[in-house]
Amino acid sequence: MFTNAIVRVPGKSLVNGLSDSKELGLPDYDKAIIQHHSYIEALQSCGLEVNILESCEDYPDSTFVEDVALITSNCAIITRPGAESRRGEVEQIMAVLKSQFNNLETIEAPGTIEAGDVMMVGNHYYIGLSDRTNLEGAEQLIELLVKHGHTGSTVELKDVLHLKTGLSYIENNMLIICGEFKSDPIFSGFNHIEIPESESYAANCIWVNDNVLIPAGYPLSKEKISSTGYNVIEVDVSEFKKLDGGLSCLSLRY
Ligand code: CIR
Repeated sequence: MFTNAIVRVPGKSLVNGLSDSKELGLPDYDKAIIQHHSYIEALQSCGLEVNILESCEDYPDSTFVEDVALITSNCAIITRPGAESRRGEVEQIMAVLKSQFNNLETIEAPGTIEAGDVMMVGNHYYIGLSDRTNLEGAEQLIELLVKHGHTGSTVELKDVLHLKTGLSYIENNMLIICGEFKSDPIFSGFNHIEIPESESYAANCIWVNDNVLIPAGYPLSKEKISSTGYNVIEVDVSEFKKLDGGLSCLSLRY
């Protein structure tokens, strides 16, 4: 069960965030603020206490707070984003986590990790090797996880930005899965809820205390997930999609 979450309110500089989805247009700041607020309410409705950090204009992508830290039951690890424009975000999150966690670790150069590439399954952490997360970073992370009583292993990515762009673990040995991961033998031991390519954005969901938060607007995925017995909560995050950000990227949950 999770008890807490950390989010960061988007700044006006959000429009300058990194994006490979320019065809969707620029995010609308006012709409993004409203959607972010609804996202916070959804987390609160699942019983989480949400620490809402103020916006940080210097870093357009800083609302995607998931990428800059990994919080486990035994430690917190500050990452080192592969995207250079996001490196400075770590100092901001370090300042927040320092006062809360005694076991605070950091990923060092030349390692890079963005925690959108890290998927927790119980005590084990799958780490996607992507354009943002390199082998050196993954090896450092595995060493730190083992030091704190966890385990980790790597997954090669082909098409997606981050591991969790196409994959979400929703407990009970169940994966929400799309694209390149469907046939990956690494995940053959799990039960799968397969997301059709036409709704691939919905593969990034989050499990929060027996609820599954999914992006609004993906009816096939919603039906598939609800029919397996989860309470599904839809949240509209269309403005964050324009920057390749999904539901998971908008919070740290622990
Ligand atoms: C980026 O490209 O870094 C941001 N625009 C989106 C980050 C999305 N984060 C995630 O999937 N964990």
